[in-house]
Amino acid sequence: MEHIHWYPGHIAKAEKKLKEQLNLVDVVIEVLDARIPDSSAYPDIDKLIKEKPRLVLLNKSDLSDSELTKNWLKFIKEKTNCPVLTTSASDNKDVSKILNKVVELGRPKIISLVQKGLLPRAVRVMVVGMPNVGKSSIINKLIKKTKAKTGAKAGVTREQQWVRINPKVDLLDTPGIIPLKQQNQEKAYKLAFVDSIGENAYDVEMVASAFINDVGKIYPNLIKEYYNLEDEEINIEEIALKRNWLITGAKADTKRCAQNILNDFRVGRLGRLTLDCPRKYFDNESEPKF
Ligand SMILES: Nc1nc2c(ncn2[C@@H]2O[C@H](COP(=O)(O)OP(=O)(O)OP(=O)(O)O)[C@@H](O)[C@H]2O)c(=O)[nH]1
Ligand SMILES: [Mg+2]
Repeated sequence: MEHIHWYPGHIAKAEKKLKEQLNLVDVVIEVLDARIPDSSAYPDIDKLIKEKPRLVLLNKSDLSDSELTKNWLKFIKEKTNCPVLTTSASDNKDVSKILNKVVELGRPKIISLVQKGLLPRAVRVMVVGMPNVGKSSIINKLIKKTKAKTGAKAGVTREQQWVRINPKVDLLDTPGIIPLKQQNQEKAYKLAFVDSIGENAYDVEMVASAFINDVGKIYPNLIKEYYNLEDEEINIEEIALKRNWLITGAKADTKRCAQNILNDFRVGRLGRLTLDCPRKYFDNESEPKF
């Protein structure tokens, strides 16, 4: 049974816009959520960006399991042949690492322009990713660092979309939003856990139950310990009763509880967790696509 709903009309429109933006750039920065590097990756990314060089960022790495993130870095590098970096909103050291990679990835394009007799120019880059993975935070960080020196270009509306980050890099200031087109419900749930899917597309209690279940597969005692549960039975109702979240008739307020559990995860109160497990893919035939 499918519990998370997609809107095909929006997808077609979003894809068209994304393709138009992609036509303008030399290099693509793909942002993944480090807590779910597989589920937050767009399965059709190769088809979409074609031969354009790509830098992959595992963002929100302050919230992800550092051990699993190391595995993911290695795995994605091997699978895609793209450079991969971990980033987090609070870490400004990311900026120079990102820019160095972008310049490196864009160099062949600039060289080919020069060989054709054209003038060298800055590498044009854009940020793409699923909703809520941190695209705007990364763009802001890249812009802020150098804004005092250069600022956005003045001119017609079109040109204002480009921000000169340094003499070698021009950034499109609007991110490309990868449309949510996950047919796989397991992945769709994970996108809901990290708040990449609007809550009107799903039932919060169902998603929180799936979350408890999925966390338990990788971190078996975590929920029980965090919510101080005595029973073997781990479910939303138990947690609500334990926390005294009640509705009339002293019944468990499962809706509020579900919301709180997801929120505890989203802000990192449950600890640094990664819910896609790369080991699973090393060990069997089915491999995630990037
Ligand atoms: N802990 C943590 N939070 C982050 C990080 N990056 C972004 N966030 C938070 O995640 C939320 C979404 O970040 P945005 O930068 O708005 O993400 P986006 O991809 O632009 O989202 P949409 O525009 O909705 O597609 C915000 O509340 C950010 O503060 C990070 O590295 N670590
Ligand atoms: Mg944004």
